[in-house]
Amino acid sequence: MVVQRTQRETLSVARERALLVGVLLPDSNVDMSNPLAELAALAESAGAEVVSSIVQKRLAPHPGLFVGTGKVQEIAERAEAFEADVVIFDNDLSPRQIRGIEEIVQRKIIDRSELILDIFAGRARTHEAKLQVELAQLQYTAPRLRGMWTHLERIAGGAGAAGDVGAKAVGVGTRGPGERQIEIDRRIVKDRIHQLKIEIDQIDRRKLREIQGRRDEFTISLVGYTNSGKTTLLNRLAGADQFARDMLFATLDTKTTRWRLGDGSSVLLSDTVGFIRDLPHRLIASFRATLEEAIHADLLLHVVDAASPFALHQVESVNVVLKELGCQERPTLLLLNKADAVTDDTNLRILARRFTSALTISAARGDGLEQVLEHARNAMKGKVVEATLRIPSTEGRAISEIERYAHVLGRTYEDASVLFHVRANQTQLAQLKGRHPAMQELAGG
Ligand SMILES: Nc1nc2c(ncn2[C@@H]2O[C@H](COP(=O)(O)OP(=O)(O)OP(=O)(O)O)[C@@H](O)[C@H]2O)c(=O)[nH]1
Ligand SMILES: [Mg+2]
Repeated sequence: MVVQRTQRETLSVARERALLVGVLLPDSNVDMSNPLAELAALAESAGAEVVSSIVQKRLAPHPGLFVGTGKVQEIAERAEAFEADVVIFDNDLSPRQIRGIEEIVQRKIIDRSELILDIFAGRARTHEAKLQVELAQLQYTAPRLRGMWTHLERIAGGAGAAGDVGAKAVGVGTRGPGERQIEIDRRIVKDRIHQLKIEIDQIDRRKLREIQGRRDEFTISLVGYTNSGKTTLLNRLAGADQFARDMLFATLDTKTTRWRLGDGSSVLLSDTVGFIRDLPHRLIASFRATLEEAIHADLLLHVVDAASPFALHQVESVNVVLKELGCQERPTLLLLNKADAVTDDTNLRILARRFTSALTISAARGDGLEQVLEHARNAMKGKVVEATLRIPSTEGRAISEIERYAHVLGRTYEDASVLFHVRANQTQLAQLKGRHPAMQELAGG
């Protein structure tokens, strides 16, 4: 049989007809009543049209084909009947599995991570986000190139142009005419990965300097599952006008806004990219710069879509990512959002019982936001800072107050004064300085 198309010329699925396939393994973390709901939302976010879906339960993946041989046959028939252009798997497949399935199904096969990367590629706006997505795509794709290219080369009869490895093509669209071309293309990919890492590293450092530069500011980050309402909440709280939409990964870039707390004080509030279960590790790594805000925040507001039947799973997935970023110990306030849309409040009650300090809110209607504000104010008052203070030795009262209100980390004696290196509550420290004008704070404490 002569194959007409090179299935994996491009991984983009925009405007394609998609057949979804989900393999439920014993440890699958999905809602059994509608296991492909999230994949369908992802496919639609990427611009594809879902035409049909197939679910199979297995105890373990088939090594060569991921699903059983009979099932692959069924996928082929279904794809034919529904004129699907692409088959999207809810699982991550090895290059060998992709190749094996593609050979039988004769259509482009895409796995879950590739689909997420495709959405990110289409959504990235800033230079930084584009670099990060390109890196993640190259890293995910590069190890698969050889097999893919020999395969593509074979079915394309060895014809085809040499590689243009850019942000969009990411090598996958390349049909190498031979072994030599494959080697050349792999080298191009390797060089590009190297270059991207350097550029991203520079951005990362700049960002870190920026964040350290505002160490005195209290910062709050919104984190949470994609589509949980983070941006809507940011807009509500800070009167901003950011893009919020009923789609997965509406936000890809961090936005930081000033949020005035109404008592004269203000904090910096950051929006972040949404999380999702099984977020490709490469993506987390390359989005580190974007997530840096969250990593260094004084307080995290973890927004949950309480109207979703998967809310509990989603909270867990977010916690997994937070842990991966090293922020599991950050002070976090859980916000059970979309309370207005909750139809069956059993779920909400379960969540509220499980997370006793969570607040129930509706970002859309503005319910419960006064409590969020209150929490932010209290958290800010409790911010602990380190400082170095110089006090004349004659100021016995100031010295004893420091010892009472602050945690003294070190003392150095100068001619006529003492240097205290302390850790203290920011507000109390400010009050101390107000009471004792002779107390001088040294920069860079
Ligand atoms: N009913 C209801 N809908 C809400 C509420 N908050 C947000 N939404 C809707 O949920 C959808 C997603 O909101 P976003 O604010 O874009 O969510 P996000 O968490 O920023 O999503 P990503 O940026 O894609 O990760 C939008 O259609 C919002 O209008 C709420 O309190 N109630
Ligand atoms: Mg958003």
